[in-house]
Amino acid sequence: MPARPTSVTSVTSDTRVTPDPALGPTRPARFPAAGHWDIFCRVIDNLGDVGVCWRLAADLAERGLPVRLVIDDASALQWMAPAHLRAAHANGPQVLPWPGTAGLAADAAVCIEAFGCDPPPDYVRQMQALHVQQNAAPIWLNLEYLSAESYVERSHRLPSPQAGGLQKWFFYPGFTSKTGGLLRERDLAARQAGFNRQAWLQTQGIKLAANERLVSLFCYAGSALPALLGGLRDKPTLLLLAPGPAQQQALDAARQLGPCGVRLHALPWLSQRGFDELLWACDLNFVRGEDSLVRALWAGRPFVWQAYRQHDHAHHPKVQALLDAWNPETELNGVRRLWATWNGMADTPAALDVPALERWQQSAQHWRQRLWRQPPLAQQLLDFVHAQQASQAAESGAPAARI
Ligand code: TRH
Repeated sequence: MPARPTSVTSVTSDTRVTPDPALGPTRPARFPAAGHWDIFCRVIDNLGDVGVCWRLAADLAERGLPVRLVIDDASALQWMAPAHLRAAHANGPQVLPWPGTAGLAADAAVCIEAFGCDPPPDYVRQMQALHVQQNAAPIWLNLEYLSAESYVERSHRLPSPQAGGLQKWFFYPGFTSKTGGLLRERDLAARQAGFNRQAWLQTQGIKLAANERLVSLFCYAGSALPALLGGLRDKPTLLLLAPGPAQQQALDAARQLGPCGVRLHALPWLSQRGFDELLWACDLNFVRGEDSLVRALWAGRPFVWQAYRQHDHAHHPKVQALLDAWNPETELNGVRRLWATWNGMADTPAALDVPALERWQQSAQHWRQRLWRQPPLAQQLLDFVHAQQASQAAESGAPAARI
């Protein structure tokens, strides 16, 4: 598995807040009153980098901000956010290739680097020059990985002095009021309320039998697919397979198992909004990574989360922390066991034990309601930027700027 940028968990808060005299002048920063919100994204592997960055870019643009997404591999956007859907939004994000950022910082108000990807050196040099020459550089944020672990609350909003007198802040999405919250578009509730499952199934060409349970599967290659099929065979099930290597592996596993009461249907890549609808349509969702976890939460349906696997089992505490954040009660022990097995934290049985959905469904709804009370991530980013501008304006005696 390719190396991802070092997690900030290994950096103590002390190393980030202590100004180093070698870093340059320490006069209070000023921030441009208006300008673009630049989001920097480097695709390391999988779909989460582009998926999270596009959702954020589109959400900020919907809130009226001029957004530029600078990305080194935009190919997945062709199906995640197809051109015809993008064209419907006149003020949608601009997508720019990486590099190719010469001069961009001059009219930027905010620079968001996703997952510690480091903006291109020419962009950083320009921010430094703006700071030194005009004392006015964009507000620089590092949007970190989503986790329910306790370090998130400690690290959220911590400043980090950078070379040339710049400052960068860590911004953590999360599940509590002491974090930056979760991505949630303003029209999500309305879209969900207007969703018609029957019409959706028809559009997808999916025929569901009256007694069949509908399950979606988006997982990493090498998952315990024979065990999953074995676990689902107790009830008539239609299993919708998201594209990717695991799709073929599931089809192969089903062929080996023979007729078993589980029908399989291979899906094409759906747009992000289409993917949301898939999760709303299903009785049970298997999701993976970061963005689809959040979408499964908003779907309010029972789901099993598969964490991005790491060699040193660093994903195990992430799974544990998320389960604890959800529901530490023992009534959901069956669900906890299933999550643990699916994430390789327990021995895989011949057939996974899939708990009944009714209680699980109730609990998923409660969690959704609880999380819905948090301000969404894009709103929290805006509030943070406004607060920085206001405090800078108060220091300089100028009227507070509003982006
Ligand atoms: O692809 P992922 O496993 O991405 C992972 C995680 O983000 C992980 O935390 C990160 O470290 C690693 O990437 C690099 O899962 P994720 O985050 O859910 O991203 C999938 C995206 O693909 C998401 O935005 C939903 C989108 N998608 C569609 O739009 N249509 C589809 O048909 C499918 C299957 C997915």
